[in-house]
Amino acid sequence: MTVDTLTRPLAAAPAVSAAPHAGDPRTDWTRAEIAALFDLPFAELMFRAQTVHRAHHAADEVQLCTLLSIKTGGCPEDCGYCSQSATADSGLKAEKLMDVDAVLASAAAAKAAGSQRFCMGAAWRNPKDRDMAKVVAMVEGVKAMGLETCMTLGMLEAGQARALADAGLDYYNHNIDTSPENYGNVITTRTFADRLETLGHVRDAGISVCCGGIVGMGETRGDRVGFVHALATLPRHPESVPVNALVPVKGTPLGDMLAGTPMAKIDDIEFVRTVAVARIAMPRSMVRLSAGRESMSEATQALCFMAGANSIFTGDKLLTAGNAGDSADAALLAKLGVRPMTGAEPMRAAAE
Ligand code: SAM
Ligand code: DTB
Ligand code: SF4
Repeated sequence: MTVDTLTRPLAAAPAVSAAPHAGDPRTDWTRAEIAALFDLPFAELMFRAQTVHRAHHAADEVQLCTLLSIKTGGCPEDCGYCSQSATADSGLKAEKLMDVDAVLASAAAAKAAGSQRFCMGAAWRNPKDRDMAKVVAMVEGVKAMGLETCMTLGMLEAGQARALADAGLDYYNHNIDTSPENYGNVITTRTFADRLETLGHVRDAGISVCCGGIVGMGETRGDRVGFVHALATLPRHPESVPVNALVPVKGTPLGDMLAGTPMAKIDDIEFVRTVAVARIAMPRSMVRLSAGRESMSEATQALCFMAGANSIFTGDKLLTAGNAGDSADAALLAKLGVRPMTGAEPMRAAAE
């Protein structure tokens, strides 16, 4: 059986690849094909995900990334899940953009703890031009330490993306978050099309794309199908695909709406299915097990790694929410016989 055969769902007709180069992953998935993958018996889905994973990635490696909130709270956007939205009543205090030196000190600590990538996040709708010099200095400084650099600052104009690329930014995180049709139920202050526009500017500037979303927001299976389908049919797959499990925060519309309901936590098996389908549909991308690991059992995380997740955020904190923590992660990775990744990601290695 070839890998190409394995990336096709059982129920779907043989597909014709629309990829521009022979060997490039498919970007012509139909929604029916993605839905058929979700519907597979669990063992069959896991087998296919494992087989695809092993054809493109080292099965015993997980990439370690560290997050830092460089500008916390007071965000003008109304994302229903987010503690940092000014419309949320989460008790989070709004802060100013951090100083460059403090960011670099935090990056140095992340490197010393074994992290490969340093991801800096700002609670902005978009960066203002007056912020750019500081943000550029942060990228240059972190890059000079030999860390990979990633930023997530909200929407970017084409010129801002070019400035970040010139500073040496490796990745830009900008999530589509959910299916196109569910987007308006989660966020009203910007559109799905706005998200795609920024992703285009990031690609055009030559920065690698980190794009994923959240499961467990009360969305339907159809929304999870639409979410993976939207990612896997982008003109080029994102190099990194973060799959977050909603961290329900008190005072946010989604945290409050789901509290005390059966939907308050995504079903573990459904979460693993989402990871597996993302792995099969985007074979070369890094699939990052992101927010929500703190409340995930070791067994569920192990299933996620077997389903093809190969990247995590380490440390005690994400941006504002708690994370599993370095000692818990070290113990889990040792138990599973997994090593921190040191080499380049497959999609970047292929492009270089
Ligand atoms: N402001 C920037 C933006 O939205 O593009 C960057 C920061 S934002 C916090 C980055 C991503 O974190 C969001 O797109 C969302 O997918 C994820 N996220 C935020 N709050 C979360 C939560 N409570 N649970 C799970 N994921 C969350
Ligand atoms: C992503 O998809 N997940 C990370 C990263 N990109 C920036 C952020 C998770 C945030 C979780 C909630 C918090 O810490 O506030
Ligand atoms: Fe602002 Fe980003 Fe939070 Fe949305 S997810 S409210 S844009 S910080």
